[in-house]
Amino acid sequence: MIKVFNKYISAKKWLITEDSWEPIKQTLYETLFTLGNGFIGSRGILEEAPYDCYPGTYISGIFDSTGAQVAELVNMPDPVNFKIISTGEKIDVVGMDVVSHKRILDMKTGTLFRRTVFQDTKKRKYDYNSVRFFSMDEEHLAVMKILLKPLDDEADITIETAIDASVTNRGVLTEGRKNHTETIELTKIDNVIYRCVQTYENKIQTAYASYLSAKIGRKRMPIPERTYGLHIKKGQTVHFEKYISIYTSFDVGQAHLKDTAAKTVKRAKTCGFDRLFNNNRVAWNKKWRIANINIKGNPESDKALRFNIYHLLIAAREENGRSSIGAKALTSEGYRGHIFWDTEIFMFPFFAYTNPKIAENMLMYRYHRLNAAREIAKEKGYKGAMFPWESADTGKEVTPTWYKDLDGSIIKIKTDKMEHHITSDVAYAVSHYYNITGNEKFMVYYGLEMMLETARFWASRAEYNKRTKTYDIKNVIGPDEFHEDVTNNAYTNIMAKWNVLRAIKLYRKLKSKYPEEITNLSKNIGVTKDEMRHWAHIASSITLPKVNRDKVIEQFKGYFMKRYIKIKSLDSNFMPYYPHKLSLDFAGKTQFVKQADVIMLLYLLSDHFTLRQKINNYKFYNSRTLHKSSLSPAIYSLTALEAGDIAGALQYFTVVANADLKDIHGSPADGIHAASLGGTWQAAVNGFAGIRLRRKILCINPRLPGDWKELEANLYWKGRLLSIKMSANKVTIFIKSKKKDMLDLRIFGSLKRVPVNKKVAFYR
Ligand code: IFM
Repeated sequence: MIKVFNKYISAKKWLITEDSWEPIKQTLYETLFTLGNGFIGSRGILEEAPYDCYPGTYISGIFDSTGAQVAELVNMPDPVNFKIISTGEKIDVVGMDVVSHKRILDMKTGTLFRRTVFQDTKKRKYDYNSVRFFSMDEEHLAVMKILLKPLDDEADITIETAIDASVTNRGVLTEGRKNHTETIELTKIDNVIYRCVQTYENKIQTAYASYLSAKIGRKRMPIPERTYGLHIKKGQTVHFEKYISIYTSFDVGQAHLKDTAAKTVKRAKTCGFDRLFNNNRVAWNKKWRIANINIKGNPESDKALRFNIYHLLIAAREENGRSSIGAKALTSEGYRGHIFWDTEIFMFPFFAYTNPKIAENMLMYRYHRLNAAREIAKEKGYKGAMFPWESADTGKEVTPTWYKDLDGSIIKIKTDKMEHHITSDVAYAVSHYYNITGNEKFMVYYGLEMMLETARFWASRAEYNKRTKTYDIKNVIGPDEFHEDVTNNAYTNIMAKWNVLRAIKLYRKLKSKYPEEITNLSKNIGVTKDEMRHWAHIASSITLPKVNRDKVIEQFKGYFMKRYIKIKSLDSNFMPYYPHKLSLDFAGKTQFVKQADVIMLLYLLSDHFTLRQKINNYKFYNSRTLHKSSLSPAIYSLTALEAGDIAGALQYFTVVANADLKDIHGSPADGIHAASLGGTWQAAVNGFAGIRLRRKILCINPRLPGDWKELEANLYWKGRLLSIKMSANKVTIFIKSKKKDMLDLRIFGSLKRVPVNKKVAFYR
């Protein structure tokens, strides 16, 4: 523990710790210890900002393309840096000796604690303690406390702390570092330092106000300067407190930015650390009350899962679709902060089940960009709406067209031109949301329009093949990105078919209940019954993949003819070794699969496939998949479980749950693997806890692995909150509901009518 902050720190199961200073792990911990609240994400740098640290502050939805190929998430000025110089030596893990070092991320309150004992060149020690959080209660507020005690001598210190606007986006090889903001105002209001920056391209303004004070003995004084000198006696502690508020011109009108930011910070300072910390704790408690999952019997899995949930919680906010969650959330700049299918297929289910408002926001993000998607389809000669493979603020395609590899070779990126399954992935999330929440209002005003426009896209995307009299989808990349420019990728074709048929079905259902609204919608987007009939014909004639004697689905036309190479060995995480010198070109000639593709399909459209198909396809593709994407192991865990390979499911779960904690995929500087956060949740809840939607009924059929004795989770289902506790042979449910009714659930395979507001137990 960290003694001076013990009273703030939660029980062990909530803590992720760094127990020593290992420079090599600096970027990893910066990513793991990111703090945030959905509005903002701030990397867990050490406050002294060592020369090779990577400060990263990201505000949801702020992108800029100045100096870059495409728009990227802006690395905003850093508010947490805090440098202390003692008699000419910077108190810093690089400049001084580190006698001891510990940091604790307390996931329960989203707070980062630290204690480091430093020693300078004259062997004088300093006891340094810090704590900071970005409030979950007030998303525009951050609070820091720093305590410094010279242990061996008195000290003349100078502190330097500012809103550091010199930070840059790290930039890719060919673009170098980029600054996306300019300071348009830097001023002092009473004792508050105010800085306002503006992005170059879209002129989005962000205002920072910060108030710093120091207390030595009983006296607390404001420090309204960028640099300031203090004298501390030996054994005396100086207590610094820094309050920071951050607002963007999306949140308040430009004219009010300064006032609002300054007012917030002044109010915060009056409240003081303890009250603000408590407010933050209460807001976090509210989140965890629903989102937390307890796994009894296996503390490692329990904590790893909680860590993944923590990062999902700091990635998203309740707003109206201005932004969504990127592949690295708000933790760094990998993939330039862009939004991929990772969001709808991997992260979305967690929110749909635990915070439907956020899930709706994620879908509204797409809805607000439906016109951009229509434009993309039109430019490519298709109809309807085609979502971009990579999306940022505008909804236009922002996949970079090329990049230069470290060996100097130019790699052309084809995903935007070919990875079209993103469009049905978005539709899948819309339908999934409706199934879980039953929110018809959303469907009538937004969801159905997305379903119809995506269906229309697929109907225009499929090409009639005179020979087979079926419709092919050519020139695609499926989820397995090793094979480019393929024809009739099973995942793409079957998801497209599903997209079209589901849209028509939803149209019919909603039309009968909301005739006026749906007639208006059809008129607005010009969809007619004839057109839908034509789509239905295409969808039912889409070319289906070849299936071999063993019911193995061919991933795409010609896949079975590719060269089979045996995976010879696995690493310590049970992941296949990446064959030496495997180039993308070569991989494309083999049956190696980068990430779940057919297996992804079997998972998403699970009701459409038989158990035999799942078992055989799992066996076949499991021995060919290299999992060169963090999106893969979770889906293999889920399918392994369905196929009856519980040990395999657990192995895959362990990989996905520790993807970041154990830095399994490398490149920690790029940020958290956000898809894998959601994948971990799905593998636990939809996998081991057996909570799955099957033929529209919520089923609970746990298959807890190894030493998992009990699992507790909460989720929303059709507007009611279900608290579920399960062990191998018993499921206890409490359904909280305002309405007095019963819910149909399938538990241990049998349909049950479960009463609300009453704890009920079921036995296998
Ligand atoms: O969306 C993924 C893709 O499936 C594999 N490459 C990385 C992307 C972003 O995570």
